[in-house]
Amino acid sequence: MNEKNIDALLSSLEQLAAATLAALAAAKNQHELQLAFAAFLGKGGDFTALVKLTGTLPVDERPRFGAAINVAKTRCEEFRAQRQSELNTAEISHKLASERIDVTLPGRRGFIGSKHPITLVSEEICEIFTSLGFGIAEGPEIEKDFYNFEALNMPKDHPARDMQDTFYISDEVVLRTHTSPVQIRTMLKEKPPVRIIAPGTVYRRDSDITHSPMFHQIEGFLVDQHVTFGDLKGILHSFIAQFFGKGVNVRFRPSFFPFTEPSAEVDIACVICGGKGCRVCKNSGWLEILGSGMIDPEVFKSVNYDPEVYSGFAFGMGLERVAMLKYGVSDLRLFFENDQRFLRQF
Ligand code: 2NM
Repeated sequence: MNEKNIDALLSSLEQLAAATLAALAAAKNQHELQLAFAAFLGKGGDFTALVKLTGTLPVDERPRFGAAINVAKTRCEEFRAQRQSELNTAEISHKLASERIDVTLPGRRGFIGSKHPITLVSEEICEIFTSLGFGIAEGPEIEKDFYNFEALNMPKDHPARDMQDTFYISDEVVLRTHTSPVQIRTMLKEKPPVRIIAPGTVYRRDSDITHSPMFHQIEGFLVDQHVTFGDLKGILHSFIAQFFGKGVNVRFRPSFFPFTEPSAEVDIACVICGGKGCRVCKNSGWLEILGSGMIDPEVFKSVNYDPEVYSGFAFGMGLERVAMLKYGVSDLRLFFENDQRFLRQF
């Protein structure tokens, strides 16, 4: 191979260094600087090409050329660093000059949540019954068949179970269909007198516009000696007057539950039409809000209470239904969709 003249290579190097410095000086922003640097000093850049020519020089001249390359390269790299810091400063000054921050603007408000309407009615009802001397008890939502059905006078294969079909975890374990198992657990733990209300989530195999497979209930009961149906009426009248307002008409209507005898459905005069008849009360003038009755002796037997000594009453209501009537909500599904436009109204 032809040996190159070192003077020619040194002069190419000088020209290249000058071109590199000029390109770096001409870059108007960080991006252009980056491109210029890559063109000359990057992997496929002109400097790299020139370095490869070192091998064409006579061996004793190579160190001199190598040293010259290093000097040129260092100068270019130092200049690049200087330009980078200049451009940085310029960009920051430009930002500071053009950006206006209005420190008098009000801050962004944090989001303040609110209680769900079902929580609100549950708390209100608990408060009313607490003021009447009732305690509050809770229990598991996954419940043994015994507590949910058997102890409540609903033996296996009894037709009353059809109305409370549920989700089975196994043959003996279910999602509770009501909070009555809390009453059973309370009676198994405590001797009369007892008076408890049990709020909570319950489940049934039911799903249409007026039924959700998961909903909420409050049930209550009272057991002592000499408890009568009159006591039941007194307590429920007092509750209804406090919750729906004094002077609301109430009626007790015979009904059936496996766990109470006698049983009664409790209606109030329609809160929408005042009893004249409308779409909500299906023109009857009445709204059903509670189920109730005197606890069946069979229930007392399964918790070892002597039915000859004790008597008691029990009642239950669905919170979604009560909340719909209280707040004038027309669609059950609104309670479960968690749409802020609905929830923030409470
Ligand atoms: C209702 C209606 C009637 C009820 C009965 C009992 C228990 F456990 F004491 F026997 N708890 N809840 C009951 C009675 C519930 O809800 C519509």
